[in-house]
Amino acid sequence: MLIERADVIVTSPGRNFVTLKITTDDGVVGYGDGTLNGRELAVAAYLTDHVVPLLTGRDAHAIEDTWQYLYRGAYWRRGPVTMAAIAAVDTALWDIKAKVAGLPLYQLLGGASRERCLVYGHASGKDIPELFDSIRKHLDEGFRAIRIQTGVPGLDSVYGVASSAAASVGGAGSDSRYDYEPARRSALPTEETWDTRAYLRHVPSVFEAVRGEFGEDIALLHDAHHRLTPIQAAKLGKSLEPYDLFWLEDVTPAENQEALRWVRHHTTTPLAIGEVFNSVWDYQHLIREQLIDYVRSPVTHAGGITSVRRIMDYAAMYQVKSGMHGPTDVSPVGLAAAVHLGLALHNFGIQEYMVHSEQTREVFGPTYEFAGGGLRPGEEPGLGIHVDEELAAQYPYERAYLPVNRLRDGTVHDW
Ligand code: GCO
Ligand code: MG
Repeated sequence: MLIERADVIVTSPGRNFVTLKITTDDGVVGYGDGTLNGRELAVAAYLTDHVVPLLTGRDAHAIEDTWQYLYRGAYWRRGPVTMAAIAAVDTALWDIKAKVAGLPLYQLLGGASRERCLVYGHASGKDIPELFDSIRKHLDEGFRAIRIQTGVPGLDSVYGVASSAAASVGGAGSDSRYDYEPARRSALPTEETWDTRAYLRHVPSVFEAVRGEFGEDIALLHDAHHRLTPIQAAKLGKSLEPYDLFWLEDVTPAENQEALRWVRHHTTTPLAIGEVFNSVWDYQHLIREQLIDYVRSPVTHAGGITSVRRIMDYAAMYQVKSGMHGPTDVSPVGLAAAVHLGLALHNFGIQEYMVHSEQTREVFGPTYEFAGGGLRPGEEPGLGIHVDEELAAQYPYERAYLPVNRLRDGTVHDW
């Protein structure tokens, strides 16, 4: 079975997505997600100009060989653009293989290790009452694990915190989301102001209030979004220990793996990192030295199912679990791939689940289902994705940027 053609679909049903569609000579179609938020067209061009010409005529079943051919053959290895492009190809080929086998993809990855993948939703609020409303809404919808982000007194806005209108909704049944939609963005990145001391003073009191109101059962998570130094991160981890977090995410900038050693030696709060990583090499020391508890790489940004499974098999040797990135900028194609893989992995931990807009779901037609606080892939052969290409064509790309953060004195800071 040979690859006859490959087409790149760029669509913006509420936000931008890059999808690769591979068609075989006997008419089987597979989809893969290559969306890289804010830099989408770089992946689209990488695929169209450099990868699509290599795919035509290749054996559609040779997934590992194609992965190695694109990874080693390019000479220029790794990096988010390259690895998102390889992910799109890899995922589309797994979709095809499972369709040909007549099985839902997770069956080819070893079969189900659990009934569904536990997910966490995002609750947020500019203050405690708004946050509590948002948490209640998520609990009503069945979430059992919730990420908590709040405004910080003295700061106008904080990335990851909903605007007031969207704060009390945002769960599985809702279409109001707070992340940076193209429609809410200007031609240039928005700029926010950051104050680490104010943040560190405030966060423990938020978790104290949440535990006081909602009790011990609910799994709570928090994302520090790379903003802290190792010693600040250690301080935050220690101060959150009484509130028994499921994880503390991205405490320090991702480039320096050594930083996590400092954090680890000071706190027993579990650590998650890696949404901006793109290969197993980014985790080499973190996993072997057991400096983290959860791997954040999603299928979309780390070279596809083939390479995320490789990362997770390595992680399994050290009791490190998966916690795949699942914001709305990972498309339903990428989320479907993550849920199939997560269902099969023995060392699955949790899956992030930000619900896509109605528009997005109409374009991609995902068949995974949320129930009982978890996601389960559909049972049809393949990934369980039905792209409506005519509808996709009605949503042209809109340039969109993630925000930029500055300290009070104007210095650019991690956001
Ligand atoms: C998360 C993330 C996202 C990212 C976004 C970047 O944990 O979900 O940090 O909010 O910032 O996906 O594109
Ligand atoms: Mg994050």
